[in-house]
Amino acid sequence: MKALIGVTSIPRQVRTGFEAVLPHETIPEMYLDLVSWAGAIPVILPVHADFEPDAVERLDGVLLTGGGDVDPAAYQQERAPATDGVDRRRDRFELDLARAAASRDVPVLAICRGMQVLNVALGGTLVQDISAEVPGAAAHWVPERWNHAVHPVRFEPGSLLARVLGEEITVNSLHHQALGQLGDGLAAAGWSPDGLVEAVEMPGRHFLVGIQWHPECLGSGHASFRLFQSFADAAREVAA
Ligand SMILES: [Mn+2]
Repeated sequence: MKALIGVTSIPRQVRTGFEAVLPHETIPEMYLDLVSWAGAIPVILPVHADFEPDAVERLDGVLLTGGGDVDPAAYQQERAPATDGVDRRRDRFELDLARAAASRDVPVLAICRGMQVLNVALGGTLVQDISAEVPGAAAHWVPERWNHAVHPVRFEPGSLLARVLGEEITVNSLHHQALGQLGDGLAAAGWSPDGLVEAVEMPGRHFLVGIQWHPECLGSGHASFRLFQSFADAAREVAA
């Protein structure tokens, strides 16, 4: 049987056919395509729904998607001027979801904001703005090259990420925040040349992986599609 993978939605204001602007739960089809191409069935998880931790066990995997910044209050920091796009309702849903999935060993793939949510959910912190807080860091907010590889990521030998992706790949970069202190149980598994953590995993879990880049923008031809395949394989094992 194919695995069911929950994909968290992105709340937005959308103009309807009758010209009213109303809140919608949206999801770029690219995420759904990669889940489907990897052999699993994506189901969209609306983030404004009431959350029940045990319901996570009815999913075989959880994909935490990209988006705006996590409220710094969630990691006990004052909000820096560059912190943008905070949605506390989405934060609450995804932080609860990440904790529930991690504690039950439901496979998780966490992308960009998703990795930051995962880290905060497990007690970690974030760098609120790379250019303000990390002198000498490379450009990591490169939206004009959203579907191109712009910097390398080197993986920790022996890590799950290295087993799936090899020693090094080049990735796109659409983030202005980064991981600070790592959350409980997370291990850094990939770095950009300037030393920022671009990938984490939790040893001892089926598949609990966070990555800072956006594989869904790079399509099935990019190396990181293999990560979706490993994720779907792990979810299928849970489903069986
Ligand atoms: Mn980057």
